[in-house]
Amino acid sequence: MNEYFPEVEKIEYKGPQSDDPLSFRYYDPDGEIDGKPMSEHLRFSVAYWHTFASESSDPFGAGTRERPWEEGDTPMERAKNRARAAFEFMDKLGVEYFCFHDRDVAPAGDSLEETNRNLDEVVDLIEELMEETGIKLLWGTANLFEHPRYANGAATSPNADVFAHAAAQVKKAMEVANRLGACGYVFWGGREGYETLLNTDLGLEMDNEARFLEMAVDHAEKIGFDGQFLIEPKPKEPTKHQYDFDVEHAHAFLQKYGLEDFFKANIEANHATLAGHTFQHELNYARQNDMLGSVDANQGDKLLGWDTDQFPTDVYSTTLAMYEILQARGLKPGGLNFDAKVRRPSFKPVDLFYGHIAGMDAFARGLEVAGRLLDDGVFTDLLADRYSSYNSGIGRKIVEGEADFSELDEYAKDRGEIVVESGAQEKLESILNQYVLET
Ligand code: XLS
Ligand code: NI
Ligand code: NI
Repeated sequence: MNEYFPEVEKIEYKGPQSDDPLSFRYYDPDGEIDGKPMSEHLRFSVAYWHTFASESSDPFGAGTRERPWEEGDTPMERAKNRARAAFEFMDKLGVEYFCFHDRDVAPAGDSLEETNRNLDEVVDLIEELMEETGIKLLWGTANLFEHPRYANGAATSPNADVFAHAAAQVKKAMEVANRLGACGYVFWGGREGYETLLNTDLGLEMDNEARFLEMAVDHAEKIGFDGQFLIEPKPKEPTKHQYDFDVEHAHAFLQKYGLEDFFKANIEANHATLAGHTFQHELNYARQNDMLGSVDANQGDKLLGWDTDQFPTDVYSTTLAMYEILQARGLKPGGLNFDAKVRRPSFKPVDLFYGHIAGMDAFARGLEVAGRLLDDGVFTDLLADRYSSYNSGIGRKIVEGEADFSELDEYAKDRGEIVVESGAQEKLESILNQYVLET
């Protein structure tokens, strides 16, 4: 069997002083944090589309990537070699999970039947490779955005035949996910959104999106799929206005249609920032509302207004992300999926290792710092203290729903001038620096 990454051996943890770029400096899979190995906290996953299917083309130019695995005379042969390369890569990297869209792993055929047959044939091989390596499927999903039939959306297309085709595609993708024992199944809105309201019935489209998700829930029950359903919010791109804007929107949407018990959020860092939030904001909102399901680990660029999907290297962001994730008691059955791509000029196969190593080390370090912040109760004690006026007296009555405006009016009159505390943000940011920079 061909080796596609002959210059790379199994990536080992060598510690912060290591000068080997093909080693981990912070990610020690067995290193314990809070009584649990790092690998269990982090549950890293490789995204098949960015790492193996993409050729790094952009609107201005052709693909640049060297992809020795794209060899073979037919699209099916190439798809199988891609799968072999993927498992060699993941095994060497020491990542335990991966994610894919149906079309990342197998080419479409001339009919739905042929497309499904292609998928089954490659999935046979993927199943074998999963058994050989012990690598598991974090989540599956369907590509409902690439084919021209989805130009106006899939579940939110104005054309019912497109809705039906999308349903058939998701049915198959769910069955494949179920067969491979996926921990979850993701619905990212693809082209579910609009360009102009002049041609869009927003109300009907959103109702249809909900109908589509209801059918998915019913089908999961029918086939016995018990993985977690996930909605991945994104405010824009490819459409001007995507329907699943952010976690708060998705939460309200699910509640409106009575679907909130069946879905959690798959939160992507770059989508959070596109929505004008921090990554931490989305994770915090999800955690507080029992919506934290899984994470697409990447980062955007502060100077660019689109989904650049870069490997996450900002340790402040990974620290604050892990700070939320630890407080949510982990992501399981979700994980940290690197929905990230190497830059177009990083075209060597080995660059895929550098990207993942950088992201894994940044999250490992973030985990370690977040663990210390929580152990020392740095911000948690402060938070408890800051809101302590709600633990007794009039505050307690307010939170227990026992106060009304008249009583509060009486209370306020007798109270005199109120002493308000400083928020001391700068002090806290300085403490955060101290924790992040401490070695
Ligand atoms: C695109 C999304 C996509 C989903 C899976 O912006 O992040 O990659 O994660 O369909
Ligand atoms: Ni994503
Ligand atoms: Ni993205």
